[in-house]
Amino acid sequence: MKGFGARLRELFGRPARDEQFFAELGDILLEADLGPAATDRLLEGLRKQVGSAQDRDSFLAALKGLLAASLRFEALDLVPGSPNLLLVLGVNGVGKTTTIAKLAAWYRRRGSQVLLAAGDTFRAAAIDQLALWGERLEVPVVRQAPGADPGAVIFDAIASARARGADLVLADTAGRLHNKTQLMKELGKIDKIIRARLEPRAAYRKVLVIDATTGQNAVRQAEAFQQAVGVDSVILAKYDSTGKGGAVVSLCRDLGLPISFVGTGEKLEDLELFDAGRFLDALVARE
Ligand SMILES: Nc1nc2c(ncn2[C@@H]2O[C@H](COP(=O)(O)OP(=O)(O)OP(=O)(O)O)[C@@H](O)[C@H]2O)c(=O)[nH]1
Ligand SMILES: [Mg+2]
Repeated sequence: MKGFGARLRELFGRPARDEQFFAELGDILLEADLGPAATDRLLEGLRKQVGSAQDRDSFLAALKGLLAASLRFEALDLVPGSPNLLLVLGVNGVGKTTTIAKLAAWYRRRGSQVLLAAGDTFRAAAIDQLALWGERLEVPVVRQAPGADPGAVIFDAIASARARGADLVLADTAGRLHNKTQLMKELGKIDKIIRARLEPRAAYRKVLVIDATTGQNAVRQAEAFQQAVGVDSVILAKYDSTGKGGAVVSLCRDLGLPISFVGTGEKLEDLELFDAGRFLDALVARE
C-alpha cells in the first residue's frame, strides 16, 4: 500500500474539494494513527482553508501547518552542579533500556557525567543488559541483585552520583503493562523516593518511551502512566520502523505532552532531538 505522503499528494492533486475529498482525507489521517479527535479537528481546520489553499502544494502546506500547531518539543536540559534525573518509563519492549544507552551517549558528548541506575530489577537479564551498555560506554552502573526494590537502587544511584560529582542519573525501570495496577502503583513509590533525594532545583523528568509502531495504543499507554505517576516528556522510539507515527500528534494534542527525542535505529547514535518540522517533512515524504 502507498505511504501517507504519497496518498496525500495523490488526493490533494485532484481538483475536487467536496465531501468525498474530505472523507478520503479523514481515512488517510486515521490510518496514519492520528486518532478520531485530532482527525476531526484537522478536517475542520482544512475546510476553513479551502478558499486560500486550492492547489496540491498549498493544501499540503496547510495540513502541515495544522499538524505543527499540535506538536511540542521539550529539551531535557540539566541544571548544572547537582545530580539531575531522568526516570525512563514504558510498557514492555518499547525500547527503554536502549534509549537510556543512547541518552547516556548523547549527554556525555555534551560534557555531562552520566550514571546509570539498573531500576529494572525484575529480571537478571535486564540488569546485565544495562551493565553491558555501561561497560561499552564506560559509564558507571549502580545495580543490586535481581528482585531488589527499584526505589532502593535509584536511591543508591542518586547518592553515588552526588559522591562522584555526576550530573545525570538515567534510571531504567521494568517494562509494565499499563493495566497492571500494582506495578503502576510501584512507580508512585519510586517517584516519592526520587523527590525526597534530589535537590529541589535539580531537573527531574519522568520520560515515557513510546514505540512508534504501536499506533493509537500509545495514547492509551500514555494516559495510564500519566494517571499513575505523571509523565513530563515523551521519547518516540523505533521511528525508523514505521510508516505511521501519527499517534504523536494525538499524544501532544490530547494529552498535552511534549516530545523530547526520537529514536531512529538500534545503534547508540540513533537518537535525535525531536524537531516538529523535520518530523512532519518525513511523515509527508512517506511513499
Ligand atoms: N529499529 C529500532 N529498534 C529499536 C529502537 N530502540 C530500541 N530498539 C530495539 O527494540 C528492542 C527492545 O529494546 P529494549 O531497549 O530492550 O526495550 P525495553 O523497553 O527496555 O524492554 P523491557 O525492558 O523488556 O521492557 C531491542 O531489540 C532494541 O534494539 C529504535 O529506535 N529503532
Ligand atoms: Mg529494558
